[in-house]
Amino acid sequence: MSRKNQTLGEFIIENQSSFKYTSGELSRLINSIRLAAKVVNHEVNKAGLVDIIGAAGDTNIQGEDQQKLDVYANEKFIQTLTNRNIVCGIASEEEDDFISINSQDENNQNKYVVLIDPLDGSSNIDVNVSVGTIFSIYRRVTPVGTPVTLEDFLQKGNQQVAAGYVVYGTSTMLVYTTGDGVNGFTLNPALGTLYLSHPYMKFPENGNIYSVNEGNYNHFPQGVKDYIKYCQKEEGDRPYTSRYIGSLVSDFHRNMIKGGIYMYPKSSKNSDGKLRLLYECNPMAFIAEQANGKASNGFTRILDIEPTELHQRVPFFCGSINMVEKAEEFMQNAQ
Ligand code: P6P
Repeated sequence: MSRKNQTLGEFIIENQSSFKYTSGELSRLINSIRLAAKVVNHEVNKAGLVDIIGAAGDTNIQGEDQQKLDVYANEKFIQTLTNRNIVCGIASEEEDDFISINSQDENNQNKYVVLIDPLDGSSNIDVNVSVGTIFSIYRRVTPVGTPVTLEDFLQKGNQQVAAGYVVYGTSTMLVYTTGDGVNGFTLNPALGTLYLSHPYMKFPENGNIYSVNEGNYNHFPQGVKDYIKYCQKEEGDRPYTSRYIGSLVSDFHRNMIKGGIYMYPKSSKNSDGKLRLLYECNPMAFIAEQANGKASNGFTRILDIEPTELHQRVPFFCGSINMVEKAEEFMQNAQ
């Protein structure tokens, strides 16, 4: 149930009963993500004015230079989720290992774990191009009241109870699902309130935008090369338009509204692609499917992939269902 211009808080309360695990805990969790997103948004919006732009001088487990906003966003989300004592564990792109929350407190009856990419697309920060936050929420699988284990995080994407992203763009939006469709909320910066602006978002079945880093073309599998040439061919509704921002959240968000496909394939440079399964591909795939889109690794549904490592990478094809299935057809024919 949704009403235009409803606030996120009103929406959560009104829809809480429709969530099968309704206990208010997930509502409080979404609310804490809302708070952290507003705090990060405040810094992102003034990054050019304060000494928060640029490299933090460290590298993360991915071997990537940590930008200062990466570190700031990571700290804010972890701090907010910890202080509100809502989750029992957190995994982050910026943390080598998962974080166990209040594991010494046997009264910690919290049931949820959160996996997060606190600031996706951070290479865009210094050039004032939009970036995002991605989050994924599961119920723990080990006994409540005990310290979380890696097993609580290595769950298939089809076990997610909620997933979402924040896009810090020309406006700041929180887009999320709890398995009952996808809803987008836009921040009114004057009030600091998020309002329902995009109820029940859906991927158009077809689109004419393809998003991929074509600089890697020569390193792509043949099926991807064939699909890219298909997109560029003068035939029917083609050639398609190429749009690639270098920020998954922004490319995904545009493609969900206009129709399109985002691809980060494997290549001779990245044997499993670049994107991480647990806190990038799984949450975006959950949102995509809830919006009548599709997400696969070119052959297998992302949400059915059995995770083996916290920071594992997978090839990623996601967006309008007919476009993803055409790309899969080229991948399978080139086998
Ligand atoms: P490349 C950002 O680092 C990210 O994870 C995605 O947001 C983005 O789509 C992709 O990597 C960009 O990677 O190799 O094309 O610069």
